[in-house]
Amino acid sequence: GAGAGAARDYWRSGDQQLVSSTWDLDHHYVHRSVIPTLHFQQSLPRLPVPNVEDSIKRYLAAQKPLLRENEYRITEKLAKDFKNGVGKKLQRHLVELDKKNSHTSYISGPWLDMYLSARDPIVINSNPFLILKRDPQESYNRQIMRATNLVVSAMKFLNSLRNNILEPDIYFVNPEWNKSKKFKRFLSFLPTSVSWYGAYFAEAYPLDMSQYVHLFNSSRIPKQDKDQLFSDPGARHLLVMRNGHFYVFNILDPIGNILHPHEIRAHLINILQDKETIAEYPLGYLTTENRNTWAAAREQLLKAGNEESIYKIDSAIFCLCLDSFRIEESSHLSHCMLHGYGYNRWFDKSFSLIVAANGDAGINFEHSWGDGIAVVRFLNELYENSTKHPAIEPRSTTAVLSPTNVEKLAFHLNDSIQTAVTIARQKFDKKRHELKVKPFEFRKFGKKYVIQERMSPDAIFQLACQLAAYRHFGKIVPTYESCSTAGFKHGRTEAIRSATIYAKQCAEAFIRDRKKHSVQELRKLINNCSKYHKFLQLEASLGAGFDRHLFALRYLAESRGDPLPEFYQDPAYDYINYNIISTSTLNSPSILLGGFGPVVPDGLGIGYHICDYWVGCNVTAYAETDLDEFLLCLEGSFNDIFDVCEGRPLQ
Ligand code: BUJ
Repeated sequence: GAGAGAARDYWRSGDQQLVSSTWDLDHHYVHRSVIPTLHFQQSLPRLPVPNVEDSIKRYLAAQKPLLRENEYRITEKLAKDFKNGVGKKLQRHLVELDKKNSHTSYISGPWLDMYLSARDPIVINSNPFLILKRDPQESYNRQIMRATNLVVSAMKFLNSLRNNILEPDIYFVNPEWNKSKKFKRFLSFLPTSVSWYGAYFAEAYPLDMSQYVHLFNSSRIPKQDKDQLFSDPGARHLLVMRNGHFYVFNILDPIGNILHPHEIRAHLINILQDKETIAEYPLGYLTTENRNTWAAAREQLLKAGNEESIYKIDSAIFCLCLDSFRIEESSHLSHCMLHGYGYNRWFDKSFSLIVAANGDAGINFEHSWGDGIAVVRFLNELYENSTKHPAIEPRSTTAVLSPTNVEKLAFHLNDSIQTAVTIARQKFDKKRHELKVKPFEFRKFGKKYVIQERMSPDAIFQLACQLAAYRHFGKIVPTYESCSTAGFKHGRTEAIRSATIYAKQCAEAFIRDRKKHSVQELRKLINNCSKYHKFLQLEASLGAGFDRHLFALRYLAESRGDPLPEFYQDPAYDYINYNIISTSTLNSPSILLGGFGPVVPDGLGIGYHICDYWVGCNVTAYAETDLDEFLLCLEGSFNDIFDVCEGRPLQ
């Protein structure tokens, strides 16, 4: 590790009174893993390139419930022509290309390009948020204390990662014995060229760890037509935003020692005391702009002599947003973390840790560099470390005041930059007022019940959404469920298409033909749905969906300058990719809430969580009436499913 001994000396050399008694000697790391962080990376399996026949079959199965009979026939013909013609040729090229690039996956490059080429603002449209539970000890939730503890834990995570002692991400089928020390030791002795297989035989699935490279010191840089990802791992400063002002201070020394927590706290106090008024032209608004507009404004900023300040923002380890207001209730909390008021955010940062005045804390992250799995892992460590080994405690009051070490970034703003900020602000304010977020809970059953009924909890949640959408929109609508493919080298995500023919049959039976079916028949329909969804989920997690593959073939055609195959000009292709319902789930003991914006103007963004005894989701939409009505439909659907499972006829 980088200077563990030196680190100890550093801590001891300081004023002994400053070192709180709860600190162990390894306070520069979240833990020391027996298995090196990147132990499995080399031997991770490669994401398979599906064959075209399979993808077309899966695609058509997903199109079926969305199209009328005559529309479907057209789509089927286009798909089959593609499969036997140009698709075949593209596939050959894709497979060849994939063979040449065995260090990565076929989707990694195209998917990153997809993100970076999108021109819509990233706020709401792309950046998701995740909110930590509060510290169980209420006195640790005071803003500066929580911020300091979270920042120190984040720095320990960074150090562990960079010293290859962060536990690798592993999905354990059998958590109990697989997590044992002995097993880990055994795995750590395997050479990296075969280590993955060792884990695999014990039903432990190591996950790709490549995304963490961009977790720290990274920003998305706006450029005309396509943004860039920028990282400077050498930078040692933290960026802090307060009332739209920017502050930086070094938080690591050259050998990776974390600044003393009391000093971090003193710096944060200093920043808090600096100024109570909001910056006149908060530049953060620019990061809420259309990406080309922002790229042009950024050029002006650089020309006007702001290179150094901008560089400090881009290269900072991460951004800490110290908000000046208290959170009032759950929707306010979601709004705060998803978009806030704009002025105290820098949405281009790989992630921003946001701490409200009452200590509620969460993360807003830029999505191009990585997916939910990596961010959730990071948050779990943050939560565990900051609550179990807090760097500062309520009773450790000694403050080291060193105001000179905090630099407030200065900017030269000419008229046109000021105008750009004003316009960005107007657009953003309009958008954030339009967006609605509401949480929903269903308490009659949860995971345990569904498993006991021999069904898949995820499938049942998705079915409830399908029934609700059918009630609300009067038809089956394009639906997306995100599924990680992190089990593969440089895997990202695959789509599960929950709007299946079985979901449609269910919806018709529960809604259109309500009360025409016996409880047994309805139960059978639910079972079919659950079984098929589970199958799709398994396929997707194995990289055997159709979405990414068809996307990659299209990307390849475009990048070769080929004319766009007719298959992709089919309105049905656009339609299935116009996801009215976009969903994503996670299961984590440290996360209170999370979510993301709708991906189309008339859509819903549904983040959900299936707990042992209840189900919760957090839903976004642009029209309040839609949102309220959808949630009512969702409640009705859950009740219907529950009634049928309990053997009661529909009410
Ligand atoms: O699929 C992808 O490639 C990435 C997706 C894109 N999209 C969001 C559009 C689906 N990105 C993710 O899935 C990351 C999302 C991370 C946020 C997930 C939030 C889930 C937390 C819900 C907790 C709700 C509990 C409510 C209790 C009342």
